[in-house]
Amino acid sequence: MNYKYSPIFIFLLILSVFSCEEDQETIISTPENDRTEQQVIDNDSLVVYLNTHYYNSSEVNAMMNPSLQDLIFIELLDGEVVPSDHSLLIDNVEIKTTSHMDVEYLYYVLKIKQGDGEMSPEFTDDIKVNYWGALTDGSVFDQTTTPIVNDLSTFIPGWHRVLPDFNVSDSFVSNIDGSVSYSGYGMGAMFIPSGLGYFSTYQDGIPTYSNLIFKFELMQTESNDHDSDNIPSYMEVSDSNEYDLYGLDTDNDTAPNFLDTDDDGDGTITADEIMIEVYSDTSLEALKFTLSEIVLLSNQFISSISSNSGTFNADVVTLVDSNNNGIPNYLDSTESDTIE
Ligand SMILES: [Ca+2]
Ligand SMILES: [Ca+2]
Ligand SMILES: [Ca+2]
Ligand SMILES: [Ca+2]
Repeated sequence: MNYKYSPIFIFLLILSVFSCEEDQETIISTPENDRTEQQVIDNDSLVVYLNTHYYNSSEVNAMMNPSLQDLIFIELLDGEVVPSDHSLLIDNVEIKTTSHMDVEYLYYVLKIKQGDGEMSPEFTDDIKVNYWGALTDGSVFDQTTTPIVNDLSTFIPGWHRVLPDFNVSDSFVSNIDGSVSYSGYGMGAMFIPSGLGYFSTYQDGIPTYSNLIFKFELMQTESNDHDSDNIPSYMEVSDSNEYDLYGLDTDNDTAPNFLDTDDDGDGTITADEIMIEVYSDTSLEALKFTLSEIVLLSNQFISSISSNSGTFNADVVTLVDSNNNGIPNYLDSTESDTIE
C-alpha cells in the first residue's frame, strides 16, 4: 500500500502545515514589556491623571454611607481652578509602595471611609464588595450593581494590597425585597499601575498595559483556610513574599502549603500536628470577651469566629514544637508526634 498518497497521509500533511503555522505565530508574538520600564511609564501617566482630576470631597465626606455613584472624578480643564468643596486627587491620595515580581511599584489610594466594622480582610480571604472599574480615559470596563462575594486571592495584585487596609461594615438590615443594606462599610478608590493589574494580558475592555481605577465598597469578609488544615491561608504564604500563596511548598510535593493537608509530608496531617482548644458560647459578646482575656503566646493564634445553630465557636491554635528546634511540628518532617 502506498501511504504517500493515502487520504490519511494528506490529512496529516495538512495538519502538520497548520501546526507549523501556529508555532510560527507563537514565535513572532511580541515579547512582554520590561516591568521596570513599564512601571516608570505607568506611574507618570497615573500622576498626570491625579494632577488633572478632582472629586466632590465635601459632599462625599459628609455622607454616612457613600456609594460608588456618589464619588465622582472630574477632569480639570486647562486654566480651570478646582471648584470649592472639591479637591484635587493628588492632594488627597495616599502614596503607597510595594514589591511585585521583583519590581518596586507605586500605587495610590483614596480613602473616603475606613469602615466601622472590626474586621479587615487578609488578601487570602473572601470579601463581599461592590466595585466600579475604569481606565484613565474614563471608559468603564466593569461594575457591580449588587455586592459580590469572591476570594480576594483570585483578584489582581493591586486589590491584594489595597483591600486589607480597609474595614468592613458594622451593621446591616435586611430589606423586604430580600436585599441587604449595609452601613458603616469601608469605601474608597485605588489608582494602580498595569503591573499590579493585568499587565500584558488583554482583558475584555482592558487593553494590554492599562492603568486601572477602581472605586469600591467593602461590606464583609470571611477568613479562608483553603485546605481546611486549621492554618488560615494567610499564614501559608511564601517566607519572602507575603502575597505569594504558591511560593511555599515545605515538602516539595508540588502542592503549595495552602492546598496541602500534610505540609511537611511526614504522613501525619497538619491538623493532627497542632493543638486546638475550642471556645464556645451562645453569646457572641461573651465569647469575644472570653477570647480577649486570653494571653496568647507567640506560637498561638485565634481562628476566626464561626457560628453553628446558635452557638459561636473559636479555636485557639497552638503551633507545637515538640523538639524545640524552632520549627513547629506541622512543618518539621523530623518531628511526627501526634497531638491529641
Ligand atoms: Ca490551611
Ligand atoms: Ca506541599
Ligand atoms: Ca496546609
Ligand atoms: Ca505532617
